[in-house]
Amino acid sequence: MTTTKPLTPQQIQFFNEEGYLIAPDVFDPADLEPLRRELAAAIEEKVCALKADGKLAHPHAELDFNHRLAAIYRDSKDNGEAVLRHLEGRNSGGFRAPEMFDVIAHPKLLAKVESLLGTGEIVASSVYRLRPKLPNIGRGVVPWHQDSGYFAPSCDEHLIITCWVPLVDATVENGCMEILPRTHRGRVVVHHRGGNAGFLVIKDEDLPDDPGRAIPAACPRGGAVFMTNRTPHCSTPNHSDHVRWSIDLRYQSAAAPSNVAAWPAAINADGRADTAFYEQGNIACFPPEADFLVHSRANPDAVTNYAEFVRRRETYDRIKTGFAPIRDWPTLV
Ligand SMILES: O=C(O)CCC(=O)C(=O)O
Repeated sequence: MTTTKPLTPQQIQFFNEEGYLIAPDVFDPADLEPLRRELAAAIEEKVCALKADGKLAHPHAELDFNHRLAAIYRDSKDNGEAVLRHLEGRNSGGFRAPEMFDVIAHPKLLAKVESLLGTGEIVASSVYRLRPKLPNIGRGVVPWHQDSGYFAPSCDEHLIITCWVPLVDATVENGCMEILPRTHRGRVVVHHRGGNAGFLVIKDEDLPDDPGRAIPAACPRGGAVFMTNRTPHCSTPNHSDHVRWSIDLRYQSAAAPSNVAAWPAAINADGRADTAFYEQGNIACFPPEADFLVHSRANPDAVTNYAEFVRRRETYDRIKTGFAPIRDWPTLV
């Protein structure tokens, strides 16, 4: 039975020293069931559309959530990619559904985040992703990086906690993450553009430690892996027969830079907002997507509800240009 209790002092100390923590019992598996069901329904929706268009002959309806998308992809890469695009959402991995929001704002998770951030005023960082890692498909393999490689340098010294939440047991076989422990107090090292599947990558020689010292971050369903934004991590191929479903969520103190207060007065036909917006918006760690207040002890009424979350995310989706480059990393040669 899991609870809304904070992490123990030992867990907090481990996180601070190692730069990560694997907590096996954040959620009851039943807490994640609504999201798994919603994802299964979204797959079904796209499968029906592909079938109606005459593109898909075998819907694999007999298979469970863990296996179905893998079989669809095996039959046809085009159909598999179409389902992935349907799930991952436009512009980003930001799959939007009340069931997703309920996990992001789950009191059991936020209690743990609060104990790591040391504050009850918590902003859910704009960057959250759904990652269906398919068996033996290269695109889910994420090269070495620090999450700060994706964020504005002005946020390097702030703590942004990644909570990596598997929706199936994450194992070495199905491609869990690898983490380089005790390296999170150093600077943000050089990243290169053009890593696998367009991800940023830290070359082995630029890592703050020997990659041979990485630990596999296996984590059961119901658990979560917590990391700092400067903890180097990567993820490995899925050699199993099923999809390694996971979501990664990020949280920061409301005192850290965010775009919670930044709102465009108007958006023109080119998808640009007013200049004042970009000036405000660029204080966020990841300006192109909307941050939102997810927990407040001081002012609980100010916490973002689902309707407001959707409104914020959709408004930011409509803004296509005008953000300053986040970081000027070199390209791999
Ligand atoms: O889910 C994965 O395989 C990688 C996740 C990751 O790199 C991240 O959350 O920053």
